[in-house]
Formats: sequence, C-alpha cells, structure tokens
Amino acid sequence: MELSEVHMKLEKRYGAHNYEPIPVVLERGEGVWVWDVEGRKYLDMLSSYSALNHGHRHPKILNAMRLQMEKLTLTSRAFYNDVLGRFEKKLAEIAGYDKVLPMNTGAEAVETALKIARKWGYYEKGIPRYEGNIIVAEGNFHGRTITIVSFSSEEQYKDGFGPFTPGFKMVPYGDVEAMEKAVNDRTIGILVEPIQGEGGVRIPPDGYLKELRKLADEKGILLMFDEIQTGLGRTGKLFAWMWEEAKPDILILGKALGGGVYPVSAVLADDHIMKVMTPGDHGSTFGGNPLAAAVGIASIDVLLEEDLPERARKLGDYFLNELKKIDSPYVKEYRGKGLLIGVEIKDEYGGARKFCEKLATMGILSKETHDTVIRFAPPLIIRKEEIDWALERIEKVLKEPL
Ligand code: IF1
Repeated sequence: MELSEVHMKLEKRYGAHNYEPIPVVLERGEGVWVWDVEGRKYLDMLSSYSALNHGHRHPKILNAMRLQMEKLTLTSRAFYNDVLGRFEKKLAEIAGYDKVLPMNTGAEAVETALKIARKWGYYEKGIPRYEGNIIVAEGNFHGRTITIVSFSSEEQYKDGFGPFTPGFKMVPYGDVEAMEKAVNDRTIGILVEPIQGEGGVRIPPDGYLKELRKLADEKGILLMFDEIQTGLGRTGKLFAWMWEEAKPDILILGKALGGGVYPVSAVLADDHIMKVMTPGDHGSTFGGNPLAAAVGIASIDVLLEEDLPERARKLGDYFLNELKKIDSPYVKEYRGKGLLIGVEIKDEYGGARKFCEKLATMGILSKETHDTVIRFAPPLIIRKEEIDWALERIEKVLKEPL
C-alpha cells in the first residue's frame, strides 16, 4: 500500500467525513510548490482558496513568526500586548480606515461585521429593535456558522442546521435594481463579495460595486464587502473594491492576512461606525494575539514589498489570455480578474471534478467550485515560467478525450 493510502485511510477512519479531498497527501511546501508523501511535486494553483497569496512558508513571514514565538504568543485581550497596536495601525493605514477589529477566521470576521452593522442600525440609524434587515446576494459564500448559512442560497449548506437566524434578505447577484427594490426603512446594510469565489468565480457586471456604493449613500445604509478571498492583492488590486473606487463602509478580511501560516482575520471601519463596539460587546480569546499580529504585519509588509497586487494583475492577464487561446471542446467560458480565474466546463461533460483530478496526476493542484468550474488561484508570487509550465498541462487536459 502506498503511504498516501495509509494517511487517507487513517483520516477516513478517524476524521469526520465533512470533506471529500482530491486524493493527494501533502507533506511539504515551498513557494508555489508542494510535495506529497511519495515525493511527487505539484504546483499549488488553489493556494488554500487564496490564503496562500504569499506562497508556502514565505521566509520573511516565517521569520517574523519565529521571532515572535521566542518572545510571547498569547495574552488574551484581558491585557495589552506590544504587537497588536502596530498591526492595527499598519492595516488601518494601508486599507484607509480609522479602526480595526481583529479576529481569527473568516466566518468570525463576517459575524463580527454583522454584529457591528446591526448595532449601528439600532443605535445610530435608529431602526426599531430588532426589526433590521441586511441584504445579501444569491450564490454568496461567507462561511459556515449557523447565522451565515442562514442566508446561504446553497441548500446543502443549510440542510439539517435550522432553525436559522432571521433578518436577511436575498437578491440576485450583480443586479443593482433588485438590490434597490429590496431596500426598505428597516434596512441596515448590504453584504456582498466583490467577486463570488465559491459561487463559481462570478464577476459582477462592470459598475456593480460603484452602483452599490451610490445606493448605500442615497439610502443611508452600510455597504459591506467580504474581501476575505478577493482582498490583499488577489484580483490585481490591493482590494477588489479599488477596481471601481467603491470603498465599503465595512471591509472584511481574512485568509491571506495570515500569510499562509496562521488564521488572522479583521473587520475595518471608520470611527462613526466602529464606535458602537464598547468594552464587553464582542471579543475572542485568540483574536489579536501577539503571534497573529506579528504574522499580520509581516504578511502586509511582504505584500507591499513584493508588489503582489501588481504581479497578480500582470500575470493574471497573461494567464487568462493564454487560457483563452486553448480551444477546448469542454470549455464554456474562461473568466477571471487578476489571479482569481475560473474555467467553466459545459454542463454536458459532468462537472469539473474529473478535470481537477486529471490535473492533479499531472502535477497541478486545483479545485472545482460549483461543480462546473475549475478554479485557478495560484500564489501571487508565481513566475511567468511556472504559469507556462501549468498552461502546457492544462491545455493537454482540456483537449484530450475524457
Ligand atoms: C471551506 C468555498 C472558497 C470565503 C469568503 C468567508 C469565508 C470564505 C468570501 C469563510 C471561505 C473557504 C472555506 C473553505 C472553502 C473556501 C471556499 F469554496 F467554500 F467557498 F474559498 F471559495 N468569506 N472560503 O471564501 O472563511 O471561516 O473558512 O476562514 O473548506 O469551507 P473561513
């Protein structure tokens, strides 16, 4: 029996079956490359769903983490630590907000944003308690908590998990008119992803984000962007909202903020909103811990020093253009922004999964999303030659008989 099989069996026996991974057992990673327990090498074109924008084990990030580990790792928020403030300052300044609220995972940051928005709605906007609503988009993915799945349009994410949290309305993604119609005098705000990742790399029509910004201003409601996946360079700008100068009132970050080594998430807003959070309202044992803060600082530093957003823009353009030249009988559409790219397989070919499995045997790790879309989202440190290496193999898989 191959060693890989031993590990897969072990997980199947002792791990809950809430996943069905591509059958590859990874042991080591460096930059854009990972190796499995048999020593086979793969190009990581999923990047842990954009959490690895900096690549695997970036030396600067590991070094910052190592140095911090030698000093202090956890304090809880019962006390101050000497790293958190510097992290908050750095993040607030690059993103252009007054305040940062640090958390750990993406779902926690989304929950935090919803709490801030609701409290703002009751305390500042004067909506009668507890009648407020927040409008979300069909096809959204914001995490897995009960409140978040309460407003998912994906049946499986909800099935068996009710009763659900009320106070959300859903409209089609990319449709400003529908959004405008859904706003009423009890509306607190809007929560959307600038590009829907799980939704199948769905890019909204040009002007959508800007129109939402205008709508929120006109109605006096909060615009919230979940940039957990699109933020920190992925789409070719520091944040995806920058494509349309549609700065949200509340910005939600996660994934790559942790530099691929540690969960770090955050919610950003200006004082007139964030002031609703007062001591005791909200918190987390691990959120804002010194190790997370040190990692967060290093992640931002590397992102800026290596100009990763610009790399994502240039290499993403190149990658998408080259993909578009692949004349495949299976492909319905190639689309993307920066290094967040989706290849949609025609319905009649039974899903994207088997293409991803084939790619894995050829040394490329990717993952299907929404059944019919292959998602390519390599680390932003990827080089052109590595994209060319991948393109050769992708072309083969997209052209050869099934
Ligand atoms: C899994 C998907 C991606 C996210 C956005 C919040 C979160 C996520 C825009 C929650 C997380 C992940 C979770 C991961 C798979 C993955 C995913 F396919 F499921 F939808 F990336 F596209 N907002 N996305 O994308 O962040 O709590 O996980 O830190 O296995 O569920 P988290």
